[in-house]
Amino acid sequence: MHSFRHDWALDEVEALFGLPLSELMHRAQCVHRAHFDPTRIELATLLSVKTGGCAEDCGYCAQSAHHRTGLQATKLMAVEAIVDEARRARDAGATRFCMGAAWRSPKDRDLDQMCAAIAEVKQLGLETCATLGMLTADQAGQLRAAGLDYYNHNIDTSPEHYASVIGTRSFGERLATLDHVRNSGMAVCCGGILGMGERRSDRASMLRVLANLPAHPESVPINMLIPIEGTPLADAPKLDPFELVRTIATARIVMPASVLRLSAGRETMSDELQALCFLAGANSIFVGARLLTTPNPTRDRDDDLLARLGVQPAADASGLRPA
Ligand code: SAM
Ligand code: DTB
Ligand code: SF4
Repeated sequence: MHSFRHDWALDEVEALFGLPLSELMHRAQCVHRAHFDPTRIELATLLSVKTGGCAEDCGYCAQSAHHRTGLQATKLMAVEAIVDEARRARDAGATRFCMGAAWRSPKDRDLDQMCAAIAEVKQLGLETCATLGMLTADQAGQLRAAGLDYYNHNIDTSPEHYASVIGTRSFGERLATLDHVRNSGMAVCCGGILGMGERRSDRASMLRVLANLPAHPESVPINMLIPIEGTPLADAPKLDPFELVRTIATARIVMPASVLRLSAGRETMSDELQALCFLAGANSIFVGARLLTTPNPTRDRDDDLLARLGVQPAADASGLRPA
């Protein structure tokens, strides 16, 4: 067992952010190599099993019923349809299959259906992940018993910036769900979004909350805001791409053994920016033409990029560790 720090002060995290980029990258790479094979990357696939019509008002989200985004809402997919998609993802080389639903929290009947789908996806030999909104301790236990490996629930931003993005669910409620997930024995996938008009101190504060959790999340998705027409954040000022690189490098230093996923926003990133993110310590991506409601790079583009960088997909999360 590693004894990682869980007592970061905000000014310490801010000091990392403020290092000359060469220094920050060097430190991040040293930490990365101590815990991971830097030539390996995890490939995950995402499926929206229930899209749109969500009761929450998250200011970035295409799926909130509070915003007019023109998105067509759907019902929860049938188990067999979910499993078919998972099989396709597995055959295309994905090792983790993440199922997302636009719910504030799952209803009993929906949770039963998700548990049935999770059990079958697991049977295919895939690592399973789901993101279904807030959970009670009991619901987390049911998902765990069905074979769910990871639960994704993001803090999204700093506690200080949070209320200017989301009004219908508090930061504390997010932490309570994370607690239930952790206590159930599932692995935690938790990160946030950059480019929502936050300051650098907010990015540092968000990473500090994640690093100071009782245990570091096993997976940390770092999303770049995908601006969605009709949402309050449609016209958010563009973030300097180097801030994304600094955020990943700082996350790598404060959460040395967590898998960092360069999640939303890759579609509009250059190959060079993505490469810098991998050099800073990102070691997971979503592959496949769609995220939940928005486009992702095509598989051909990703395969080409990874080949040019000499990066190999890992067979599973343990395949990311140094030989
Ligand atoms: N409804 C569930 C929930 O919010 O807990 C699960 C799905 S939700 C879409 C999963 C995560 O995707 C959000 O927490 C957010 O971090 C990210 N996300 C959603 N819309 C995004 C956007 N437009 N740009 C970047 N990230 C986004
Ligand atoms: C996460 O942090 N990013 C993924 C996953 N968890 C579920 C979702 C990204 C969504 C991007 C916007 C969309 O496609 O609607
Ligand atoms: Fe609903 Fe999740 Fe979108 Fe928030 S991020 S509106 S909870 S689907």
